[in-house]
Amino acid sequence: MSRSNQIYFDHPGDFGLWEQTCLPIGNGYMGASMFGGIKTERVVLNEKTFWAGGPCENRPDYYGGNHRDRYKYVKQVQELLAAGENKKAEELLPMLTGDGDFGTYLLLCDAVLDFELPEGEISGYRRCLDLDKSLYTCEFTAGDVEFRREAYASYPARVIAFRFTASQPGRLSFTLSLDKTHAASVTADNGTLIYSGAAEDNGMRFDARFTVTSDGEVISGDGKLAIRGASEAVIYFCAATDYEMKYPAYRTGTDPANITVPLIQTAERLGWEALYDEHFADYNALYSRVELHLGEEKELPADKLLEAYRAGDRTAMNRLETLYFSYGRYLLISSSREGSLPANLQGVWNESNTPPWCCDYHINVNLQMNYWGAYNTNLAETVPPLTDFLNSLREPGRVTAKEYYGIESTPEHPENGWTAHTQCSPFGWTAPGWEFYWGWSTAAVAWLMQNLWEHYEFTGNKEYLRDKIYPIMRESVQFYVQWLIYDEKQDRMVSSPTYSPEHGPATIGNTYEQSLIEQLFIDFLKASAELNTDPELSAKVREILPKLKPYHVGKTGLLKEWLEEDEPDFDRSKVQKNHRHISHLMGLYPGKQINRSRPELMQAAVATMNDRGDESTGWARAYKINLWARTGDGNRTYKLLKGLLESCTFQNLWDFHPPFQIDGNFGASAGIAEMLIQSHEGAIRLLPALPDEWKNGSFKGLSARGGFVVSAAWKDGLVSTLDITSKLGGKCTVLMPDGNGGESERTLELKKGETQSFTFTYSV
Ligand code: FUC
Repeated sequence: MSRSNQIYFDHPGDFGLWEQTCLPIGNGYMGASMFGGIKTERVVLNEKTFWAGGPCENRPDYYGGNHRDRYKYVKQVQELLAAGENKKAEELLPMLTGDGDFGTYLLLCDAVLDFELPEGEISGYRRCLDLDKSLYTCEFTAGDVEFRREAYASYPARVIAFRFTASQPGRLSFTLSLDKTHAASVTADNGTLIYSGAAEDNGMRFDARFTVTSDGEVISGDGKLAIRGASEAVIYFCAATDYEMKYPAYRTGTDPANITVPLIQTAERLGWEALYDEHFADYNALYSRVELHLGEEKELPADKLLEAYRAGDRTAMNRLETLYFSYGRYLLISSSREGSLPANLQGVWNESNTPPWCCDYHINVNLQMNYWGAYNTNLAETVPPLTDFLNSLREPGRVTAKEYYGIESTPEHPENGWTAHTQCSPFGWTAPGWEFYWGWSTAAVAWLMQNLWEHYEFTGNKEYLRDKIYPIMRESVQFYVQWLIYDEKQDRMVSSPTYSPEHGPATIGNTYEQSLIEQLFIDFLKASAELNTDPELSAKVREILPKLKPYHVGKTGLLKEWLEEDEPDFDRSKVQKNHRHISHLMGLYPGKQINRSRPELMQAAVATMNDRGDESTGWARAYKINLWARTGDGNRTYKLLKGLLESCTFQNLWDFHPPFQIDGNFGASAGIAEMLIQSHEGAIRLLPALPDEWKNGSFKGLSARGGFVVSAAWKDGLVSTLDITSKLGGKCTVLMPDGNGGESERTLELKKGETQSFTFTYSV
């Protein structure tokens, strides 16, 4: 079963094509991306909290992006829509916006390494990101000396370490300097380079240090470290800021050197090997739980692998598909760990001070998608950053609830409702965007609550539900129960105005919002019942729930995105045939209400997906993998995966929109797992969307709701072996293809910690 998962190249990357050619390492807090330059190497360095924007001396009136008293306009829009005065309502939409001074994720700096190399040819070049080892390496021979450069990012030690070696004593010489720095002092003294200062925009203090140990001479000075005549050098790197995820100041008020100095000292004391062992043990405990095998594989450098994939070479295709799957898991472990901010639009990696979409927390699909694979690919430990971040948005989110929705938290009614919109920042930015037609997204928080609730569905961790998840969910429900109004014409409880992400007109009770609120209410009732709490709120939710009526099939047989869409005066001017968001299918995935027990909705959903088409941006293709997987059509699902790999994947296997956006990586990994195991309909369904191309294969360690961990192998599309472990103890129903076009069903009962194993034979 064993094989190595490596993304490698036989040539260096291109400093000008970071998003396409770099190889990334990270530990949630920090990221480094390398090009593998031979004479000069450039390492792009990031610290995830290093952001412009937010409250500071320069911005004394910072108010989370909110404008005051906008709920008055929202009310007017609501009334105009109810009166059928849609044009007039539209004129007021520019008032349903927030401020534009949002801030952005920043680059920390580039580290530049200039090497002295022996005369002679360069040969044997290889740079590689080893996903199994969570280790980056770059090797080549220059003249008569073999050089090796390695790097890893340790979560337990919270440092990044680089090692440089030469095969002959004294032949390693290089200097380390910094480029693209912010206003800061860069000093080098006694083997340590210190880069410390403050972001110009908001005065956020940062401290970054590089400490070198070497058997050669180390010369410190002039803002540089020079290593001369060595055979080995190790650089320990650590960076931190004075950011604190705490409303309203978002600053610790302490010197970030208090964090970096002891961490570097500890790392240096441990040394490269022991530090790596500690890092590997931590990483491997998460990563090695899961494996995927799809048959014979061909090993190729990543750029050539992509070419062979596009050319239809089956063994290369198996290789890329399994590698891409593992890469999604690697990237999530590397960019989201407890204590860090969640994975942003680029995980943690960013080469620019003006990154696309500010490299922020987009919550009209992207942040949700980042965590879709966290549960089914057995990485629930990567979720606390998301939970903690959402919790931190509650206080500022109450201000937005008050200013835009008139829902106020007071001493008499504390925790009375929070909300957030399309773009969020680490500084509690919860206001709508500065343009309505992307910035308004009242149901985005309801959507995020699915990411949280599923933690309990998969892990059964009641304490985490009670202490962390439930308070956030409850206050979100509290918001929506006050926000929904009765619409006489539609005879429903509706959100209004509603807006399907970046698509179509503002209307009453669109499918996106109604379906997300419905799923939240369903999940909330389960959560409050599990915790035996909140009878009043639950009663209110129970009363509203049947009146939401989210789904309607239109004249053409498609699921309606807007209830009014078949009416003659419906404004189609903002409707785009192949729009990337398919926001009315939230109920199919990641929601659960469009499922096999409702064939008429399932059929309409399939017709809707056919109508939208398969081609789109990276993340939208990843979304469609998951959607199609839920329909059970494996071949169609595979077509989407293939399209994503062929058309939206850079040679370093990062997904692109374009530009690079990591959600597609995460979404596709989740989708691949969703093709092999599903558990949203009560039972554990094996191979629910298996394509013809994956006739034989096996997986290890995928998770199912109810705390089950499943490993299986299949031959000719039929499960041949199955191992199922229960983490919680309990019953489950397992469904799998029976070889006659149907499914076989067995009910198992497992004790806590028990594994049951099965072998199956078929007479077909
Ligand atoms: C969503 C998408 C865009 C882009 C942005 C970061 O709003 O509609 O395509 O992915 O997020």
